Amino acid sequence: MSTEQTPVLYSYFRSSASWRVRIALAWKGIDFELKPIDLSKQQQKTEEYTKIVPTQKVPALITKEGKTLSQSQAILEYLEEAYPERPMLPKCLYARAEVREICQIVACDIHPIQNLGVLIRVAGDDLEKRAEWARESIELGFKGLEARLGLTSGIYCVGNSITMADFFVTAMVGNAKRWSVDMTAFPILTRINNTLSTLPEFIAASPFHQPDCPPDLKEGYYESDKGTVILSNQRIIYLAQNPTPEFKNLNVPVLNFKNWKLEQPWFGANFVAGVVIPVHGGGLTKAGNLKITFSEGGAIEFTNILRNLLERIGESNEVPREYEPLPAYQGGSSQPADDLPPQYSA
Ligand SMILES: N[C@@H](CCC(=O)N[C@@H](CS)C(=O)NCC(=O)O)C(=O)O
Repeated sequence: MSTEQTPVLYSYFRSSASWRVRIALAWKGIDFELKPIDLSKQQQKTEEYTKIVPTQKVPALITKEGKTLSQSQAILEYLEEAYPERPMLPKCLYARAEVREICQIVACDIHPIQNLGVLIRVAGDDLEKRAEWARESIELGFKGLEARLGLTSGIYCVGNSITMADFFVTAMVGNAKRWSVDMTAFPILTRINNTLSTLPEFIAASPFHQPDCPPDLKEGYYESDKGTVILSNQRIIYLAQNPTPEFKNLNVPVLNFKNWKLEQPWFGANFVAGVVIPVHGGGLTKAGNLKITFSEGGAIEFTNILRNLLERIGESNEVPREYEPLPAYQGGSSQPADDLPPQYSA
């Protein structure tokens, strides 16, 4: 009998060190429980958290073996060894060292000097001075990083495969944007970040898609209290019963619903959650996390059909012939047409 437990990640939505680990967990496809630690409320300093992480920082991971780890790079190295699928380090010895070098440029030379603790010591409550310090520190660090990437990068930080260096860079560019760093001075960093930010694992890990992100900061956050989900041969369609100006309906190809999983909580309705990549005219303007709660049942049937559909599309890379033709999408209508495929209240 397995004694493995679901890993737990202590994280703060805005913490860039937590962000690196969130990308790694998504990259490896590891199911985990997220426990938010609100740094704005100093929750990292509580007695309870200090017992778990004496350094009073996020992130920390309770592993599947029940061991506690802190320090994002140590966590990533552990994940790489414990979950070898989808490697985050290249095979070549020298390239592996280059990846770690870039991680450390970010984690040791750039990130710590713009961290909140430092900002408070340097600038106290003067928010303008804090922003100036953070911006200048990142700009200085990015000059060297950009030059180094000029020697190591291909599509990504080191060559043409995604590595853990890309996780560190993504989170650092996120901080740079927050502090209004002029990214036009760093074309390689910008290009790599733009490429990465469209990938589902990176979207899932973004601060603005985290459960502890305040709703007014959330990107790609759409809410509907009740509606109908329709799974057609090619699309997931959601028709809101009470459309709002922000959200009327959703219409995305099934292949654009990524990293999804079925959750069956002890209490409350089953739900399916994942990352949705929007398409033109599909009702969403930004990528985001989609959670469909099946208030009147149907979640298991929905996921079985979705899984079969994806397998068949994956095998042939096209929609199976017998599934054709696709019913026309009735955009804007909250009443599903009779001839549409399975519908679920959600
Ligand atoms: N080197 C550490 C950095 C951890 C760190 O600085 N975490 C910040 C958030 S990004 C934190 O918890 N700050 C709280 C504090 O300084 O009180 C790592 O890579 O995990």
